[in-house]
Amino acid sequence: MALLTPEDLKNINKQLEEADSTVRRVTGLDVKQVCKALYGTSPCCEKVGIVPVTSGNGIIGNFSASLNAITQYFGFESFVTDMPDVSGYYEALQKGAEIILMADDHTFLAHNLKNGKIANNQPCTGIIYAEIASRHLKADSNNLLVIGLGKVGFPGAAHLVKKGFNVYGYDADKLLLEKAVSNLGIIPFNPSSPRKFSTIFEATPCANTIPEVVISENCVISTPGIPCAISDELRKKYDVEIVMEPLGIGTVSMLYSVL
Ligand code: NAI
Ligand code: PYL
Ligand code: MG
Repeated sequence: MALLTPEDLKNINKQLEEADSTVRRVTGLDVKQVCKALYGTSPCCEKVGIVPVTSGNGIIGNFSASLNAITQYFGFESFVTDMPDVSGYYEALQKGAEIILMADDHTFLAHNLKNGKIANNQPCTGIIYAEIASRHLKADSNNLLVIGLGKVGFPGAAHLVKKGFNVYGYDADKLLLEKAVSNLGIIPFNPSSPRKFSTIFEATPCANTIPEVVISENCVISTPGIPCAISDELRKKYDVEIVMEPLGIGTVSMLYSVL
């Protein structure tokens, strides 16, 4: 998994506010309203315990503090445990946590201890960014392009197919593209015979993954992928709206999915 850096998480509240206003401009709803519409749930003062985890590459500076800021931004009560790992988990339970958030290098989970529901960050991130793309108010058609069909992109593409969109998909890995075509029924996108899209969902860990020829004027790109999928130059040239934020939107999607 591509790991976040403390730099990615700098000024997380500002990043959240900006992403939330972009989501509002694009969809007419803020992120919480999109989550409510998507999962049919609403928080009811659940207490979230955030447990730092030292295994593998260890603690990411700003990670737990950012989760704390994110959960509070979205209206949850939350705290970070003083201890990490198993001791931190025990501490979270003793302090009354109802939902646990914790991540190692492979899995970032939310576990609601009251109802037993569990969420994984990758599908929840794919689904919420796809849902935001699907709600583009000024989309010019039912066509949507998905670039990157991995652990985040595939569930996002599946969500769009389920919602009835004509999903065109591309992944640099031919096997993953074939899997998405045969399992989901998406239309394989061929970069050498491109067409324009007004809505794109991108989920890769690479820069410049969206070729200029597919971008239409006022296009919306909904992308959890870091770094950004297009250059600043292309963004300005086509007046592109980009929904992109390193941790919060995916996290609130996990939280609503376990309520
Ligand atoms: P993954 O490795 O499972 O999938 C990425 C896919 O992108 C791969 O299938 C790869 O073949 C494809 N790819 C790479 N370069 C490409 C290109 N130029 N054109 C088309 N396809 C290309 O990774 P995963 O877990 O799906 O994560 C994707 C991105 O999302 C990563 O940058 C990750 O850090 C980020 N992420 C962001 C979150 C957020 O809250 N903002 C949450 C979780 C992940
Ligand atoms: C959840 C993010 C989204 C993108 N990449 C994922 C990542 O960086 N995962 C690793 C998280 C490790 C957290 C560390 C800590 O500080 O508790 N164990
Ligand atoms: Mg996110």
